Amino acid sequence: MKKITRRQALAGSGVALAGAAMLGRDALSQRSNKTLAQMDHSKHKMPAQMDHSQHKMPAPKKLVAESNAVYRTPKGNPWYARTVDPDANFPPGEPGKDYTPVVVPNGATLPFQIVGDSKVFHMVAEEVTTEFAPGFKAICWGYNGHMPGPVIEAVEGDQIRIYVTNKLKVPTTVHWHAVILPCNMDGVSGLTQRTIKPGETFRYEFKAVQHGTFMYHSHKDTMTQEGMGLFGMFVIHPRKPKRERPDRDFALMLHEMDIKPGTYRPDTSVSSGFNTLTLNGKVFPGTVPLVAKLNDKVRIRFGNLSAMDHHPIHLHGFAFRETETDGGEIPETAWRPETTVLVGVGQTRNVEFVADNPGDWAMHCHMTHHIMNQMGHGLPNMVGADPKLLDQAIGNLVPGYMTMGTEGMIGMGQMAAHMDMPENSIPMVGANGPHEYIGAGGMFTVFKVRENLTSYDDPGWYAPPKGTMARPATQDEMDEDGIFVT
Ligand SMILES: [Cu+2]
Repeated sequence: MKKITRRQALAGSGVALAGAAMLGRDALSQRSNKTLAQMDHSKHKMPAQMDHSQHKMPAPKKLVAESNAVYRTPKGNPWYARTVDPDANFPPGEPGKDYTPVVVPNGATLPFQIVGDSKVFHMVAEEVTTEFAPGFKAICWGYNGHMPGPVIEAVEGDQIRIYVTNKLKVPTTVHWHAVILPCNMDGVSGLTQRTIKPGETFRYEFKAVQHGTFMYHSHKDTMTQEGMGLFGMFVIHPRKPKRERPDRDFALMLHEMDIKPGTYRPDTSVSSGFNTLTLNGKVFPGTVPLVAKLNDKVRIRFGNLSAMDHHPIHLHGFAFRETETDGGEIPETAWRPETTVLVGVGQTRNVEFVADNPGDWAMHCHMTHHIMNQMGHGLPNMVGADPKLLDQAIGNLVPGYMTMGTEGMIGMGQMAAHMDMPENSIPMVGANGPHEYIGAGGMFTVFKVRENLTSYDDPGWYAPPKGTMARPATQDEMDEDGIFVT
């Protein structure tokens, strides 16, 4: 390689600079007929002359508000989101007595202690190794060993204190999404507080003045931090529910990541083509079923903190009502019957119904790419192709070669059992089901309803009553019903 000396390099750049200056001067004089000497340079101070004092942020005097700031909406305001009197005092709500705890499939609820009249929680932001489904893991971020973080559960009127310890190597904050609280408890880095540095513990305190399904997430470098898994659900139960409490109250967070086969960390720089679509941090078949007894009153709370995608979640076998958003309860007169609920990014949606139809019912995102796992993304379309000639040709070079995908994607899930898979990847779809291979992955789970249950553990696969199952038609039946196949 030809080396150049420092002198040559300087000489060369000098020529280039002179040329640029001349070009600049020509251009300027053409535009304004002003020479450089005539121009007023006073506005263009050199960095050394600049006054930096105005760019210094004043040091915040108080980092954490210490009082329960009293926040009220004038009486009679129709948009009054608070559902209890902010001045009223309530004892800390107790599970079983004041509320029926939520069920968190594949997840956990954050423990608390009662100190005086307050409910005290401790969250630890840290690295968490997540197993999305057997054989498929990544190093994510989360809270208290969970990704997503555990569900925070409280009751309207509770005085809540949450300590957040940062065990990450980067600064973070926690924002309490849709929770009404004093502004400087809102957790927005820079705007309402400085960040929680690695090793530090911050203290958040507020009174729960509303009930509903809310969330929490990092509000520092959210693309990276939320993308790595720093988020969770925040449920505040009503002190006096208007309706009977549900028998089964499920909490499900929706999220998406991009984890390339063979890698062990989510790529948080992507904005499309996510290949790991999760329900409470799992992909099917890693998702545990939601289990209910026949005629249980069921509520499912969905929260979506995906980076880019809204998820239309479809439940088979029932019609539910959309009853609540993160903005509050929907009046009963406005409840909408649905079988698919669209959960937008940054939104929560509650649906309620009676589990009056026994069986193993699919519940999944209806975006077809969102019920695929990693390997189903970015493939050429081979559907309907005849691979015989190709297989013969390549088979001469690679013994045992088989073209994949000619019958769609499902075969590729099953075929994975006989093939070497790339490191840290799972088949693009599925698991063995009771009747055949189940051709779904990602944001897919099963809602199981049974008549005779002694516990809410997974009861296994549904055994259909006689005469209630689809099966091959007989020729006699077809003849009788006038079905002719040409
Ligand atoms: Cu989706």
